[in-house]
Amino acid sequence: MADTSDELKSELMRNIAPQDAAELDVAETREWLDSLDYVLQSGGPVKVARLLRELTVHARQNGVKLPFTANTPYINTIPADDQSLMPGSPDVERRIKSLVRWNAAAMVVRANKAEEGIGGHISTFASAATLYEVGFNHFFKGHGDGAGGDGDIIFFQGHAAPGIYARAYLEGRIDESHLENFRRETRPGGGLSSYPHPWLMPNFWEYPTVSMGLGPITAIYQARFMRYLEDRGLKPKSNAKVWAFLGDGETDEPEALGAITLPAREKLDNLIFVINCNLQRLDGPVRGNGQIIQELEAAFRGAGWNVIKALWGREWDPLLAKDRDGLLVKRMGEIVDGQYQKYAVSDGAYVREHFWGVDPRLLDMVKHLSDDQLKKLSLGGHDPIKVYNAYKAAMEHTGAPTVILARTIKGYGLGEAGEGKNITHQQKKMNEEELRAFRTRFGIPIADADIAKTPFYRPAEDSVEVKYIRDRRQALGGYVPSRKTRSEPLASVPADVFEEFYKGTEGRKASTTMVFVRMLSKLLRDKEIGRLVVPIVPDEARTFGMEALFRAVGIYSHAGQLYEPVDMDTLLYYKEASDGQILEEGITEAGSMSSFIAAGTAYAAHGVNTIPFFVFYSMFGFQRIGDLIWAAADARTRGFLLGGTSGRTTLAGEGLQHQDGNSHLLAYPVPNLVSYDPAFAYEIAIIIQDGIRRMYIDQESIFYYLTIMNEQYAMPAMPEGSRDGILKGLYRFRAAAKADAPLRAQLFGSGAILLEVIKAAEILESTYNVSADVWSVTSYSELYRDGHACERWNMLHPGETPRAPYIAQCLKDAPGVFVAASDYLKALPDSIDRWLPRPILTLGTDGFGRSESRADLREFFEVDYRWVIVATLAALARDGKIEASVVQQAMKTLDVNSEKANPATS
Ligand SMILES: Cc1ncc(C[n+]2csc(CCOP(=O)(O)OP(=O)(O)O)c2C)c(N)n1
Ligand SMILES: [Mg+2]
Repeated sequence: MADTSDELKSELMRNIAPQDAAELDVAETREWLDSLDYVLQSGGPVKVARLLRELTVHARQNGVKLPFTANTPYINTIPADDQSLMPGSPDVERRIKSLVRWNAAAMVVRANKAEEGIGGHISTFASAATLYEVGFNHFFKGHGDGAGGDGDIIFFQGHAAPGIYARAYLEGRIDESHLENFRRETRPGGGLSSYPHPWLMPNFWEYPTVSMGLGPITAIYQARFMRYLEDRGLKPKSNAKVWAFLGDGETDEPEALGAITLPAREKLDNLIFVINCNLQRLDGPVRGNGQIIQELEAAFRGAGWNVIKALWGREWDPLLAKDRDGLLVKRMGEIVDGQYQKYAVSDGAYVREHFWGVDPRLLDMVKHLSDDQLKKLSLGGHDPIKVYNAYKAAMEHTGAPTVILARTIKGYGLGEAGEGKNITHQQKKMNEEELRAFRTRFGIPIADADIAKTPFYRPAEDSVEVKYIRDRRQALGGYVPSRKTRSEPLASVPADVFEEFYKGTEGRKASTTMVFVRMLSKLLRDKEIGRLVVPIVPDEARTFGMEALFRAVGIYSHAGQLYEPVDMDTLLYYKEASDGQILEEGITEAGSMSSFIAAGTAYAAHGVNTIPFFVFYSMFGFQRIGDLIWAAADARTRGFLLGGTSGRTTLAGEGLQHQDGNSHLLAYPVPNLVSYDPAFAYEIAIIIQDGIRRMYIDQESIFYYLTIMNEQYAMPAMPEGSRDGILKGLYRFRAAAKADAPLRAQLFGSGAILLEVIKAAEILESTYNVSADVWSVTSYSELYRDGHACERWNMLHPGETPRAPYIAQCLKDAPGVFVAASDYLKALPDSIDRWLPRPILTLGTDGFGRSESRADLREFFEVDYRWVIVATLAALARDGKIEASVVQQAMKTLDVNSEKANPATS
């Protein structure tokens, strides 16, 4: 993209006759520019801006078509004249930065010497060192000692982790043995994690970022959540910022840019993005044939952000000052990124010939510079003064978020080992010569003889550098990153909220969704924890019958409500308020999940025990935003995920894309997620009550997933003694009428399918003389985990009394056949089969969903009571307990077609 003035000129040229074009010569342009200079000197920039605006309007009124451009020229946003001086000692800071660079590179090189393939990245941090160091020395606010946690929240670019560790080493927070154990995460005491992972380093990293795109979107919602806490009076107002460091290649991820209109709309001036524009990603240039910086500038300016470009280092300032005719600015703006990369790896002579050589006037501008000096003209992102001023401007900007587009070179300083080369992202090794060159370039006091060992280097405790680092961090509120639980545990879980649900609905029909919403409303009203509850919903509140909450607690909007809602005269009007409690995120599951992460980690980041309840259309949860759920797990997020309208056959209508028979299986891999498929009100009450206890009193790093449904039925009272079983994943809901009957069955059901199973049990008893126990399986995954934990223990403890999994304890003496029916994949019941005394026959909903009525869907997927009966009889026949003819007859009676197509594959 060319710069604005250039585009404007060429467009103007196109709009006028050729003979006029010839007349619009250099002298005329000069005259215009001189006049503008005069106005600038006499009236200042504001007057110039007004004049230009009026000129534009005038031109448009006279039919001149002005092209739209969201770009500014390819130069620094902050002119050299407007720069502030940098406080502190540039010299000491440069030495510190060099040491960080060295140790960061050394830890990666050593990790790859010790063992092939341990990996690590040198070049990302090499390009970003100045961006981080200026932050560490002057801006990043630590959380301090206070319990409140009012420091900045910083999302570090995942691949820059070695640099962050190297700094922590200089700070004295970690020692050589830690650096030695970079990426050796299983070592005793725990090595340094490959990337930012709070799960692995819970006292250090705050937020995971390495799955690209998740850092930016979670940072955006974090900044908004900080405002939410302040607006609702849960946290004092502060000047804390959210910093998100990301790569330019990373911006191709839809999550990275997908939410950038929100912070502008919400005027989140507490948010600062720093995009390290080294113009390269993993394989090669981000935009070889274009300019990623200009592309990002247009996107962010269009979205309403304050954009600060820091493209050129200080050596360019005098050259730009001489650029009276805009030749240099024009040249800067016409080079594509692939070519800029070529300049970065070439010598000064090449740059002189190819960049400057296109015009003798340009060549003239640099005739006083040697090839070596030309080569060393630095870039904005490597110049502390430019970076400092960009950050300062970002800190001072009000009313909008800021993005800093800092130009750097990938692998800066690596020289032959990879600087600017396409292979640089994966460079993990440096030979002795390359190390020596790197050492010399950054003045690291390591002797030639020692270079081969790639020693770490930390100056003495009383050295100028270490003292400087310590002083700076102390002045800024302590070390970053640093994570800890900053909230006190909750004192208790309100018991009365849950009381009514144990009794059931006494015949009245309700869905589990209605039950949950009622429970949520009661929690919101609770005087102890009500204000901590954060309902989050992505434009589905009405789907779940939550609209009554709009009026009751309000929808959060920093601006309040600037309009008269159309339904103002109704009881349940759409109420927005600056102290509203609901986060109604609009149609963004990714954004809502990011809010969930912010709210569910506030106990650490902000010292506030917010309890998020994120209710979503279950098919658009795990299936769509599974990686954000994984990140939530890593971040030790607490709270409840609620998959609404769940179940493959429970959601009538909608069909293939909406019916969720998958999510419970997709929840299996998340190690600290506790998942339930409850059927009844009391099950939900027990689970949520215990969940709040485990997460907010016992401070366990777990979170919950519950599916809730919209099929309505009478909620029974809680059977005596079922509490433990509900939580462990299985309890007997109904005992067989005749325990000593010759034909026996154990039937498993969960969620809404439990009702089909209960009905089947009744018919089996009344019509087929089969006495059946009915078990509510609230969580296959909990049973599965417990089963494997016992199995593993037994394997490792031969000769000792084996441990029996909970499910085996419950069913070891259970007579008869085992049949399970689930609204999810058959893999769920199959996953616990081995701990039963006899194999289980499984009914489940493998396959693509269909839009149909509930009854037809259950017939189609073979999970209704008729199929449960047939399956039970078939299992009894298989075991020789009844004749095959009984099953055949039942199939006839129940209209079960043996030649029906298999729904799993149709
Ligand atoms: C979602 C996701 N996809 C792919 C990767 C693998 N990956 C790691 S770094 C990288 C390139 C990063 O380029 P950029 O964002 O420009 O960062 P730089 O290292 O250049 O600063 C890729 C593709 C990842 N970490 N996450
Ligand atoms: Mg990059």
